[in-house]
Amino acid sequence: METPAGTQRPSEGYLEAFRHFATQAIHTGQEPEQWTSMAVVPPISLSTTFKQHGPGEHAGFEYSRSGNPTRNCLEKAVAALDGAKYCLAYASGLAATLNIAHLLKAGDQIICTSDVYGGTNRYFRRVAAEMGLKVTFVDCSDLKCLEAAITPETKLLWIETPTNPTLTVIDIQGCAEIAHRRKDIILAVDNTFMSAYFQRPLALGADICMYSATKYMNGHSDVVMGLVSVNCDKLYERLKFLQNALGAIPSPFDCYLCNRGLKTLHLRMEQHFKNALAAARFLEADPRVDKVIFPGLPSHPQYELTRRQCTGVPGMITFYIKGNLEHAKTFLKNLKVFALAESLGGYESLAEHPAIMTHASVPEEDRAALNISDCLIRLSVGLEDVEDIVEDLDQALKAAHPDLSNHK
Ligand code: P1T
Repeated sequence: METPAGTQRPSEGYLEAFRHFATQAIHTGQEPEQWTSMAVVPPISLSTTFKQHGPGEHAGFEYSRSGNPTRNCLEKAVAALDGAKYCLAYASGLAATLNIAHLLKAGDQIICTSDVYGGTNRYFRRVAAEMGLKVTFVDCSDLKCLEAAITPETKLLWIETPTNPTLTVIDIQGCAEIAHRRKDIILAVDNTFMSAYFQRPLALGADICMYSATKYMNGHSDVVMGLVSVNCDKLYERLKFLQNALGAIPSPFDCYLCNRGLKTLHLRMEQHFKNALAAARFLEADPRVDKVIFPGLPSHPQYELTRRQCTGVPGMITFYIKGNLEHAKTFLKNLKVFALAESLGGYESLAEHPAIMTHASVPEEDRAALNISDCLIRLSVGLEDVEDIVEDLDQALKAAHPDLSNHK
């Protein structure tokens, strides 16, 4: 269908949107017929246990850690959105990562891309490595580097794309090709930033698509949760076993909220993209800003890859403010629409300082190598009116750089 001039979606030129996405988000797994009451909206099933007709004879549920009706609705909806056969939900994004790491055994090697969420870095380095897994960090946006890091012990390749916080985009298909030259390497993609709406890692060759659903998938900053989608039966069976055996499952109420959040994922992501594009263009043209990283701008080094691999770009912008730590702090303290807070992907705009906040657990020398400097600021652009978002950035930049603000 043709769009009227001037109203083009910013996703023009990107991979075509996934068909029937909104219908699946709204209906898959939500069938009223599954409830005796025919409830159109899935009920929150709080019972921890389910009556059996005879020992071992049950109606699909036994004990709420092993399976819960509300969680089931959510898992089915997410599987559909990821183009997957299965999905499993966890108590947090990191709990999902932990479950995936439990697919490995002592002596196995994890190759993790060098720029990942600070908590993922901390888990691999300070927990998984101490339990006998070998962990190697390499820049997986350089496929030659990745190839060179693979050893006979490599069993898991972990990428995040775009990366947190420097928004490097990694070629999922390229990584899958390298991983799958061997039958025993699992490629896991942390799809938190893109959400199921903008990127489908499984269709690009990944074995596991993982989310911190705390972010865009839930989208309302009121749930901490993880999600994992897979197609392979064997992988699912092992992960399903681990979900129950490790026990890091989300509450039925959180499942209800996240399931509800999914119903507007397509609308939210389109608006995040529009608002972030306007904010990124404003920042890129501003003399008080040294550099903007936004995969939706042609200046991004992997802009073309992003358009080939994704259907759009989320509300995440990383930029370097001119000056030093004091300028960054003044900017952050003066924001009014943006809240100075960790996390991302909610309807509200957030700003943070990765070196002091989300990535403080990354060793200082690694932060320096990744350019996570004192001047680096990460924005999660929300769904407020775009004029208010841009005005807020402008007034906070003015507070940080009164001397450079005469042109305004
Ligand atoms: O917070 P939790 O739900 O456990 O998810 C961890 C996680 C995993 N992967 C990515 C890409 C993430 O961004 C996160 C959490 N990130 C933040 C809290 C943050 O502010 O970056």
